[in-house]
Amino acid sequence: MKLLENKNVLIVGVANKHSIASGIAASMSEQGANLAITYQNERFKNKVETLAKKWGSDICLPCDVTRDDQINKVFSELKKNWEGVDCIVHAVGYAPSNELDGNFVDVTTREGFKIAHEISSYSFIALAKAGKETMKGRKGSLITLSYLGSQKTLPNYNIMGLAKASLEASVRFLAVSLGEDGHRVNAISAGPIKTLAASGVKNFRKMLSYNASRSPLLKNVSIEEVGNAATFLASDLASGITGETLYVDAGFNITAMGPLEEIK
Ligand code: NAD
Ligand code: 0WE
Repeated sequence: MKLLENKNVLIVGVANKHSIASGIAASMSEQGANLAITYQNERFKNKVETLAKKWGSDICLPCDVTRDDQINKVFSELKKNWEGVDCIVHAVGYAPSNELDGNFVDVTTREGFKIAHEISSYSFIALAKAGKETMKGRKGSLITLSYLGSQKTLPNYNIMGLAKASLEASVRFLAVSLGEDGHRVNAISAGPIKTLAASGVKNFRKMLSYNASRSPLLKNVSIEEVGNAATFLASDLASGITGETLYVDAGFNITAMGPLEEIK
């Protein structure tokens, strides 16, 4: 039997086929899930609709996560199609590009802080709030995407590190808040992957090779590997796991020095 047979999953964060959300959608659809996919705005509509069809989904809706009216509309549309929602995947992150290039104190602004935290952290709570009713009685799973920059510094990640720290804290508070309804809330902390969001980042290729050469598995992770971890967290196999941040990063986060560093 497939892991997600008869489960209804909402996926927020598909931009194109390279998105981590696309790796998650492919894995979940492979495991029998029914999917609904949202896109940020008209710019992404056609591409996302085509991808959704590929995953056997004909529920494709606009959702800018800064807009409560759009978030609520998504769940009212889902109620027309489904008896309820079993899983919400949040794969959304954004900070203005000027915040992600340079000395933290010099480039960080009040407005950039607000935007990064609203889109990258609050939006997960907003989805939980709006989706709570549709998950009632279904022991749901909520999954978000984080990054090691929430725990450790690295150049240029800057305000996104704070937003991801906030996101991971909200995973814990949401886990307690929704635990009384039997819902689980977890994050996947993925290693660096070349996606649309990453394409705007200076020297990203160098970061990929840095991580690969210093991780226990001596490689970068793929969206398929992150997708499979998300499928596990969404499945009943993970019924004992909530409030957790699961690293899918080839083990990079556990090292203090890379395995190939020579000690002389
Ligand atoms: P991506 O560009 O494919 O996905 C980011 C998504 O966020 C896009 O679909 C975009 O449309 C959406 N988005 C941005 N602002 C939005 C808004 N206002 N409303 C609705 N949607 C909005 O890039 P990705 O790397 O797949 O990013 C997905 C998640 O994974 C993000 O949370 C990111 O921080 C996280 N992550 C990425 C990496 C990496 O190296 N790529 C590593 C760890 C975690
Ligand atoms: O979470 C992310 C992506 C974050 C991100 C990237 C961009 C680039 C384009 C958020 N907002 C924007 N805004 C833009 O205008 N990652 C984990 C990937 C990532 O992004 C970095 C990284 C890594 C790794 C940015 C700087 C340094 C490292």
